[in-house]
Amino acid sequence: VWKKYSATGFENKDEFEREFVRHVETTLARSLYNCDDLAAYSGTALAFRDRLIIEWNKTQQRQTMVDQKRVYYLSLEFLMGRALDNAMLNVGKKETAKEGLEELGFRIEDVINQEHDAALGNGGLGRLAACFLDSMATLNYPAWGYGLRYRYGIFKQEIIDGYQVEIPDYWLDFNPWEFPRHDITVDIQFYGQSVRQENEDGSITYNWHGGEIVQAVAYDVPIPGYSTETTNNLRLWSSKASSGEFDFQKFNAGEYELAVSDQQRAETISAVLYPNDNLERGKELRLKQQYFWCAASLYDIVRRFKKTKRAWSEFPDQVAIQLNDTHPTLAIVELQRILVDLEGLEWDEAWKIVVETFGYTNHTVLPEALEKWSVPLMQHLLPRHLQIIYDINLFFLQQVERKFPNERELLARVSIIEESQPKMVRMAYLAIIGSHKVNGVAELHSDLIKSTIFKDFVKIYGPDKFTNVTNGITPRRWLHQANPRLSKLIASKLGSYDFLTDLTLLDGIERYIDDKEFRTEWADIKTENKKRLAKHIKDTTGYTINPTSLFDVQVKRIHEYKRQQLNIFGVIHRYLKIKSMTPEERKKLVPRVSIFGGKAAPGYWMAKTIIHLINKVGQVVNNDTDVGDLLKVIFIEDYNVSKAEIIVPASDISEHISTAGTEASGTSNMKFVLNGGLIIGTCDGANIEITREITESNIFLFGNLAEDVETLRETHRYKGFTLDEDLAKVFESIRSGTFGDPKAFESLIASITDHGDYYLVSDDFKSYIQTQALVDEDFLKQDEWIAKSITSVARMGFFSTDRVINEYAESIWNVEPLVVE
Ligand code: 26M
Repeated sequence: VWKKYSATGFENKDEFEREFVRHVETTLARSLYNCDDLAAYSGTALAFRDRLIIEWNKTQQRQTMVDQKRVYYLSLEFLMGRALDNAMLNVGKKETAKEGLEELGFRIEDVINQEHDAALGNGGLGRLAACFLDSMATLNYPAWGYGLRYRYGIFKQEIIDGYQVEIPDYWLDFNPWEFPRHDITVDIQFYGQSVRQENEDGSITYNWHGGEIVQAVAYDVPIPGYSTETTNNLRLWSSKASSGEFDFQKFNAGEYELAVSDQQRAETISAVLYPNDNLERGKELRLKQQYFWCAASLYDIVRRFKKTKRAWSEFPDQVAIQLNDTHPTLAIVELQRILVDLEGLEWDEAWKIVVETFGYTNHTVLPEALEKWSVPLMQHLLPRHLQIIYDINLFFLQQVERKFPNERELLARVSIIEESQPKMVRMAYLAIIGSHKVNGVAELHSDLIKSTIFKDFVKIYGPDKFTNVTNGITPRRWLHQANPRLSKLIASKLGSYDFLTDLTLLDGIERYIDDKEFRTEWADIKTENKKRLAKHIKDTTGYTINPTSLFDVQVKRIHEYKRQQLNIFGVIHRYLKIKSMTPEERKKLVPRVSIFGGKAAPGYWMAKTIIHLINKVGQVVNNDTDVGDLLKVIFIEDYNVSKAEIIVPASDISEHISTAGTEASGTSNMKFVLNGGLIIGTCDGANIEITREITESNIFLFGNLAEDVETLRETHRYKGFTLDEDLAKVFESIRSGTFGDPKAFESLIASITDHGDYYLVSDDFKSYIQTQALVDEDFLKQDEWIAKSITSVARMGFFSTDRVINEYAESIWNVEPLVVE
């Protein structure tokens, strides 16, 4: 009977329409007479969701049956963006839905645009996790993501009077993509004491007593693979007050408000995503989030393992856990605690299992981003974990001492505990010691961590513990979804869409480089995408921009190391030049639109000042009749994944101009090139590997090299430096009030002129300006430009997250795909 009635979901247009109407009428309790675009989105999402659930259930059953090794990707951030378009593509029924929706009186684009982004991430690290989920499912790896279900994702950004204003992102109103699992809960303990117990056999055990309990509730999000049977699971934990007797007692004693405030305090843990990107501030709530999520995830993983009834020694044959940065490092300590305190394993036996299980990915060399937690805070919140950390450290330092006797300074340098006031736990060191592999995210970055921040650990463990896995992007979202026309054109030449699952096939389009028609169509697609962005800019800012201008884009989190200030100073330099020209001279210029977007962390003053300057420059330049179309400066509000899907395909050139050695990889650089945009950039992060793939003639590189940065900084510090002449003129103009009250920008200028110019803006200014002049020159030779664009796309095959995931699977996780026969 069960089989006979088992859900199958829709197959054709009529069935889609039936499912759509059924959901609108019953699930949403609305009639077709008040079905607006939002209700149509909900109805469509629910129809697709049904199909996903069916595949998802089958996948989970299959993975349980075969009982092979699984990967668990622990990330505090998953920057998923919208799900409907992706579900349509991956399930392969978008055309069906489009026709059905049309008959019902809706345009599919309008329906798709109703969806609110799932913005549970800050930037690169969170988006990488989302691309990984897509590739793991597409490649049929048995893989789960584990994260937190924040009530508020990254804040929404509004620009008011040129200033960033943060608005809470309350996004869970209606989310058809998550399934609450009220039956899957874990009680998580905080505070209390670790109590030593002497057993009858003379052994010692520790018990964690007292404190408070918060309940973790699982919410599951299906992750469909593209064109496969696999639908994996992303499990996000939500916090609520544990329904223990304690609360009822309070409640019954008439302390109603107290009971409610306990409830609220518990819910605070998963309330909000911390909006910092590459900056660490040791807030207790953040540490609570980390432990809450690690403990719930590990309990879940261990529970699943225990069902297999295997010996503990087989744990690493069944489980690989990848740590996305140091945020989940407590998982290492928690697994050791479970094995030793709760399961009664010997320390060494347990530790071997732990180290074989974990892998750690580092995403930054910036010292201010390296996580440290104060020992007193850790003692207070997680007393037993702190003891275990001290023991891990003790055994580790003993091992180091045996290998390097009489190197006391080495011991102090590599100790997990920093002997500061107060003492601090260095999370990156704990992550290295507790993992069998540590990887960086681009070649230069992986080399840099070995030669700088983790140098001592290379000496201790040897170089093989450290490896590189260069980042990538999923071509499903970042080519096919964001740029369907380009994808279609490529498919027409290659004869199929196979390149979406084997991106190296793109090299097949290089043969058409001299095909006139192909080039024209290629250029037309770019123009169409630029018109679409121009419309978005008109609708949101009121500014009219000319789609034949050169679109120069820099969209990413605002940070001094990413150097949006270099870009805007360059824009001012261009403006001053235009102002000084005769009308005749102006006619020879290439019209340019400088487009910025990105959020500043709410407490990062300098980043906010940069946003302010960009907006002020825009106000002046865009209204200057001398300038007209020759220069426009646009700041796109609230940059996020769905905006990126409009912006990326519309760029002619994009900027990836971090101070060499500071951007670990960058991933938007890959997105832009894959969409036929050229890039201007420094020799940093993945720019270097992009250059190797597409060759130097197809990229605009400039600036000092990573190997020279340290020396330059030292020279600045001890001998000072002379400000670049052109940059001095830019500062002069800001100081004279051209862009409003110059006081607002004093600190930004002073960071360069008076405080050592740490990010080398002045050192790189000349070469930046010269390279931008080359960009103008080359843009005039449209034929060559298009050739560069095509060649670059053809050579981007390496940067698919499919390649990335296969590398992790082979060299770190040791897992195999699970394919259905
Ligand atoms: C830390 C403390 C408190 C709150 C938040 C944080 C935090 C959040 C995100 C710290 C770092 C975070 O991300 C760092 C990051 O996004 N790194 C980027 O990772 C990308 C993927 O590997 C790389 O492409 C980027 O170069 C790198 O900057």
